[in-house]
Amino acid sequence: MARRSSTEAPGKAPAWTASPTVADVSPEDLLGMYASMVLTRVLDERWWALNRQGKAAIAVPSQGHEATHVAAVWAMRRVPSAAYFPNYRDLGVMVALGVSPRELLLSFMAKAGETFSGARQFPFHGARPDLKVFNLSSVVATQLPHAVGYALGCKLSGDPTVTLTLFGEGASSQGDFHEALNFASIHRLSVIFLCENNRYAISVPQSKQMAIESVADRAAGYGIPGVAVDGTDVLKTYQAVAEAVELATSGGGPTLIEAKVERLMPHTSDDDDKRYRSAQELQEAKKRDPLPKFAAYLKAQGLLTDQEEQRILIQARHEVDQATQEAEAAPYPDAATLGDHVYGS
Ligand SMILES: Cc1ncc(C[n+]2csc(CCOP(=O)(O)OP(=O)(O)O)c2C)c(N)n1
Ligand SMILES: [Mg+2]
Repeated sequence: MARRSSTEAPGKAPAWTASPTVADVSPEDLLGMYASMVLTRVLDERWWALNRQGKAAIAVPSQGHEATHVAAVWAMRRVPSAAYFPNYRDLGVMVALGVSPRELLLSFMAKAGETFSGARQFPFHGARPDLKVFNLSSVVATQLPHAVGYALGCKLSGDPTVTLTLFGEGASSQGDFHEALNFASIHRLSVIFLCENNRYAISVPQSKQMAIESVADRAAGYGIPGVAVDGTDVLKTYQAVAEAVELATSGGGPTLIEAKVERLMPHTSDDDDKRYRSAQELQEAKKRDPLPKFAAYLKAQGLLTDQEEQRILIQARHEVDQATQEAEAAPYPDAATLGDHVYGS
């Protein structure tokens, strides 16, 4: 199997001759993924605390989704060029793409220098063309046709970029989802649809969204592969996305992946999930927390010690503390710049 060493620049494609497996992932990359997941969790907890202190207008927790975020970005690194149309819950995608804690803290607190929208929008809504992250918005499912349009543009111009879009299972009930999959499959576009199924669209359970068990089954209606994976398992998710990347790069068109995840927190800081899910249900969900699960795997493989686990956590907390101080000290955008990038002159 081809193997990408962690010393290679991200984005350098290995020469594959067979279908990818998790054996392609080096121990350094496994530890890198774990560190990214820990940093995402620490950032997420800080974001929530800042909201409760009145310093962040809204928090959108990603706890329970981290394995899917990190595994997906790592698998996309296998191609020289990848584009992203993520969802609002995808903090781990930003971390894995290298968006710094400082940039994210500026974003949570809508301070001057925010890098996605100049602090005009929700946290990390907007775009980062330098990272090929586009059109992040809260308007559910709009990222899917955007991703498909981008992938069509790539096909027409001979650009080998593979496009990944992430969305919730609730988004898969929107017309945008169906139009996007239909168009992408007809034109065999190099786009990967990654559904983060956390079984809730705010308070609406999956059973009130669709009459099927698995979002992946919807792929059959479009003649593309549909794969369901445990999205709390880094390695299984990595494998599913890597195979979809392989299919896309070999001209095989799109894949729909359903990553079954858990939403371990309320929908947002404006939601009270106690009104629609029981403490017992949440307790069960916490058993699938991807962080302890991946740490236990790494320890069983002899790749992580208790000491190293502690060091990674302390390092993440240190980085996030530092970034918080910097963001707290930063000014809000100058009111005189209110119309910048909004109206042409
Ligand atoms: C077009 C549109 N309809 C409704 C909403 C309100 N809304 C915001 S998030 C959300 C739930 C989406 O659920 P899902 O796609 O499962 O993603 P999750 O939040 O669970 O990650 C809804 C209905 C919206 N933002 N946009
Ligand atoms: Mg959902």
